[in-house]
Amino acid sequence: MSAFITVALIVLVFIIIYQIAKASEYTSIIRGEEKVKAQTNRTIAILLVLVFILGMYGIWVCHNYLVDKLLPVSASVQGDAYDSMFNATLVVTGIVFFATQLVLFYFAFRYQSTEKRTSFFFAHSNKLEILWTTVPAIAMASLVAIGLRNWLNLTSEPPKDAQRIEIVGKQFNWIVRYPGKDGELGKRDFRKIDDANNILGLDWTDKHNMDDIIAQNGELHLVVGKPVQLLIGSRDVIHDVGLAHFRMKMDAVPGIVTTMWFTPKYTTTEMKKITGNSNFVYEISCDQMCGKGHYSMRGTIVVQTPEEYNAWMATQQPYYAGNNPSGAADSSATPAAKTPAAKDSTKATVTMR
Ligand SMILES: [Cu+2]
Repeated sequence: MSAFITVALIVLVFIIIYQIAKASEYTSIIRGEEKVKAQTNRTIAILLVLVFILGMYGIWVCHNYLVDKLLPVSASVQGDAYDSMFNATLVVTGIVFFATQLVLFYFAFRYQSTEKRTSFFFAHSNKLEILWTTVPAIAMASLVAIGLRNWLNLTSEPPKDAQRIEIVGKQFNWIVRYPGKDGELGKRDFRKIDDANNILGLDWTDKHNMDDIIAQNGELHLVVGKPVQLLIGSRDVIHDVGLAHFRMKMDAVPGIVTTMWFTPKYTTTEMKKITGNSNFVYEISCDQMCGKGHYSMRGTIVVQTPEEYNAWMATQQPYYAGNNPSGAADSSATPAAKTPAAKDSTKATVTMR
């Protein structure tokens, strides 16, 4: 029914426009075509000025409506640089937008067609060509240079004391792995992935894997003020680690380790105060369409003080201990002895759900 009404409305609007065009055609015949043309030109020129004023007012209204719905302050030290880059881009493009629109609508009004004026024609102007090529080129190159500097910083080697945490996307959640006491993440192999006992395909012949921790609820815990480098991977398709509060994002590509590093500035508790939202949580969103459950691929980050982090870490046990039939992890035992080889080979399938 609503489809029928919509179609009927569109048809009606066309009929009305057609009738108005017809009517104006007849009036121009009665009143003299030249006179009507001059009158129409004047009306259009005035209407264009109105469009400009209304358009600018609309932008102002939208800005006021949306300004407090934007993201809260950047929660990472590096994020400030991206915010200032964003602001610089907005200022430059904003000024250009306003100036060009003003000139466009002013010219339409000021130089409306009249009988007294003939238009000035010129085929080429070197001065103008140089001006409108070099000015945008310099502006764009400067913005790109700032962007490149920030990009290189994001993907560069982090400071020595940085935490290194692995985050792996799969349809449709995130798996987070911390190096254990040895500070090293062990090797993994996609052929060893087993949804029941080895969700990341950790290679149990690598002793660095023995103490690695996979957070049970997939939460990413970070320490405030401590740089963290994320080693990003994917188990199936391309995902993207989107950390809007930290102004960070990076693709998670199967078979490749991508990285980014940043320094969290505020704990979750501090951020609750800053935003005035007692339910505030730092979110990990998947920023790459990855399948039918993409919308639900949300992770959470908890930024803590070093004491809180250590207390939380003490509650975690190595993944190996909980997922190996021979029981709790024992660093004295050889990894190979603890690995049921037969079981591994039968279950060495990549699960792509
Ligand atoms: Cu996704």
